[in-house]
Amino acid sequence: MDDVRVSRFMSLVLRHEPAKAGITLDAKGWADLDTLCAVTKRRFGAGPDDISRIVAKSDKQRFVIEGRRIRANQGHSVKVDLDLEPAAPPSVLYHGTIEEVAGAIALKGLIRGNRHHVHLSADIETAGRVAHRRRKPCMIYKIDALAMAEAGHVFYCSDNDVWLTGHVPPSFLTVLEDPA
Ligand code: HQG
Repeated sequence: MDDVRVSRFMSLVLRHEPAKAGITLDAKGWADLDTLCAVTKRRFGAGPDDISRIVAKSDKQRFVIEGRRIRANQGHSVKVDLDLEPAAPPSVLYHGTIEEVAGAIALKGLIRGNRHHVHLSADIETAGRVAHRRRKPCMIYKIDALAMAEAGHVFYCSDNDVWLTGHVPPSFLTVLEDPA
């Protein structure tokens, strides 16, 4: 069984398109674990033990299981309330992306598009990994999170340590050399 394929499918249905798997998310993003497992069993041969393993081993702790329910820790485009509390960010955060969006970012800053938030990393290595998963020329940005917080921007930290905020205006961004 290809764990990465199953994990990608779980990200898709728990963040973006639950209807694709015939599951529903409650207001806080939780899905019934047994219903999800029935679908993954049928599609990939991945039953409850496989799903538990994939959740436990997820490099970024993308999912959390509580009792008989499961949800994604962040990254949603469907409307869910993860009950995140505003948090003071580290003074610097990072964002890795592909070079082809650099022009748009220079104009508008980092925008959340159809997701709830812009996703930021606490360290440059993680930002590099996010950028390079798309196998195209990459950019790494440094974000002056301290100045943003002082200017009143609100930050949240997801349960898997991804930093979130609504918008990063261009004035808080510096382009770094791609370390990879
Ligand atoms: C781009 C990973 C054009 C931005 C990570 C990125 C994260 C712009 C994409 C999670 C733009 C989505 C999400 C602008 C931003 N014009 N494109 N003005 N501003 N973008 O939602 O970095 O492996 O912040 O550069 O760990 O993709 O999927 O997300 O390419 O948690 O589990 O719009 O994905 O986790 O930006 O990362 P986001 P992301 P997974």
